[in-house]
Amino acid sequence: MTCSTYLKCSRLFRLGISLPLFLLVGCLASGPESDSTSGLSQSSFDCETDALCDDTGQSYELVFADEFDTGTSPSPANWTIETGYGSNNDGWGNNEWQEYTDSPENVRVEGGYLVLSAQCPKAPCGIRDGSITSGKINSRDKFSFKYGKLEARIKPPVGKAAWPALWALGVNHPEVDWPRSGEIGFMEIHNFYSDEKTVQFMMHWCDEARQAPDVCSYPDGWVHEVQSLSFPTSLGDDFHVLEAEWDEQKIVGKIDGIQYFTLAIEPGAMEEFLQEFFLIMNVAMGGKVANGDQPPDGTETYPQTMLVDYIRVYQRASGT
Ligand SMILES: [Ca+2]
Repeated sequence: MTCSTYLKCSRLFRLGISLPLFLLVGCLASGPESDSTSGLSQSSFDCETDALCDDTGQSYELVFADEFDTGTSPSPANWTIETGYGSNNDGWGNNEWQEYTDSPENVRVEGGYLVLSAQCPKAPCGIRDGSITSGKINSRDKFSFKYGKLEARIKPPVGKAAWPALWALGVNHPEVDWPRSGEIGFMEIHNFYSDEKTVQFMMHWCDEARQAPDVCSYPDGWVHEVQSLSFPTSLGDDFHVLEAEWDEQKIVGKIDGIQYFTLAIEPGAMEEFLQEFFLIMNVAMGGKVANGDQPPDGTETYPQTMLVDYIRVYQRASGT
């Protein structure tokens, strides 16, 4: 999602190496009791019936959750609202059109949902001229995690040029920049990239063995893996449950219980994914996406609104 994910660098599609999948049913161990120290509502998992167990019989513990059921704006304990056009005023490295703001019109909690909404109340709606505003939040310095299971229930906007995303960057992003920080894109939808029926799960990193040693910083090179799943109907018609399972060997991605992404974390080549990541959610408009980057032509419609019912992160009792 970040820093010309699709721009200037030719994409290197890699074949994911299939490893044995988590078998999330059929294990026998009992789940943990309530964790009173976390302050989170915690259930006890029954591994005979509950999917929140892995193939070793370990159950997952809830370590982070935002249900977006209280208040009128994202909890500052969990989230920072990002504003502006990106550090170089270049549309976050992607020539995106929108200005992120902290206005409730763009970012709010309402009706049990996080609402991130791209708006253009008055045409013409142009590129970084203040006409298009939207919302973006991140959990940097507030919540990060390494390994576990992420789950979020989201109704994405899928109108022309809308680019909704749930993604994560390595916590070393401020020091090493992208893509050396690694990026995990749990959900991206963009009809410049594909269409409103298709969801992408993607990962970005720097593999020094594949690149010249000093050129993994944007825009000179990166390694990129994307796997997609197309639905018969628009993804914007309803909520969808996005899931990811991540350990030191692999990342698995799912939507509505359907696994469609698997990538082995190659030892020595993908160390980006052996560190903590923080979460990001946003609704961009336009941008340099694959062979896209068409300018606005007045046929886009507003608002383009993403509803997030909840986002939860679980880890096994072993902390993985
Ligand atoms: Ca909710």
